[in-house]
Amino acid sequence: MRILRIAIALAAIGLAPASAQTPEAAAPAAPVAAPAPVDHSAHAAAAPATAAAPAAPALVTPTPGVGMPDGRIGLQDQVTPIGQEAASFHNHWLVVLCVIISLFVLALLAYTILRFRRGANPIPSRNSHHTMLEVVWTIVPVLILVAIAIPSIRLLRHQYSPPKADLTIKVTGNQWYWTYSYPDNGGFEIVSNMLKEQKDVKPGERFRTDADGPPLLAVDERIVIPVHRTVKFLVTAADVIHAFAVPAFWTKIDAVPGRINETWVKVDRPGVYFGQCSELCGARHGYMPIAVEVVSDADFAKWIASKGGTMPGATPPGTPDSSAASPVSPGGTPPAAAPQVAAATPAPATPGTAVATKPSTAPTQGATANNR
Ligand SMILES: [Cu+2]
Repeated sequence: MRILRIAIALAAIGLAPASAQTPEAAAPAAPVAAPAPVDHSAHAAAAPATAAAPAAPALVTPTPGVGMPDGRIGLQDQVTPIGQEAASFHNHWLVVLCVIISLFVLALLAYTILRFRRGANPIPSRNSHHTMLEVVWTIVPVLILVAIAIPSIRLLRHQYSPPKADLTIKVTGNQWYWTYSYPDNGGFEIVSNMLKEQKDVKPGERFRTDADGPPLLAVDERIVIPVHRTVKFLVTAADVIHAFAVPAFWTKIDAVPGRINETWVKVDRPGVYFGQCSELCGARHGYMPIAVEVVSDADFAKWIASKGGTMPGATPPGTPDSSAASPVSPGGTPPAAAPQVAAATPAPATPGTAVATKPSTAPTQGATANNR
């Protein structure tokens, strides 16, 4: 009897830590990324460089007219396959159709105005029906719509069937800045604020230079991604609805609190590409630009190291980071998605953004998987 009691006591001791550890084991994931938001103030000079971190690669200077507005009428040069397909559809099909239809309607109008004016046509026709004409003006617009719908649906299909992601970045919109975290690379987070002009900052503070980018678009911390790689963006928000948009990538997706939307890019040339929040989100909506720096694999690895992160191959298997590197397995298996939920939770730690995104991440992951 005593032996039985001891056995039960031992079992209870053995079980208790296990059940108590489960929430604690998940918790340390949050503090890993938590330090970053601490220096999120608009005037934070630079990244919180840890002593051991190697120096970041030199800032890439944007090319004027590339990845930014340059006064042209029309779309920015597209640097992703989806963007190129969409721009071609727009420039070589939609615009052509619009011009043909507009000229045809204009010609009909001009003909009617001249031919059937009162002076030339004193006795108006009393006709009210013309079967052939009615059939034609019903069928022709339907054919035009079909001719638009087919390439349009094909584009949507390409857009929403992304290849397997090489890298996943979580994008969080905040009033009024962006945070980007790299769950595949150790889960570090960077905070990106617009750079002010020299006249608008106090002495000693960082201000925008031409190497950073154009006014209102340059930021202190760019998202860095590798060229020719499929990068998946998981987009959400911490307070109100924002939208993550980079015109040169043909990317625009809402950042909704408590929900994770997904988009992807595969950029085919290095450079710096700018975007802006594209959902009216408050007083400083116009001052939360996005800057994406596209670099070689080697420079990307250097940049990751400079932020204290690791490349997926460099981490020992079994760590949460390496398991997060395969979230796009076909079918979106829930276990692979789970580490990203853990990485997603630090966002509410940002001051002033105590929004309850934590409980809602699990259903949204399911929704994301269903959408795929
Ligand atoms: Cu916004």
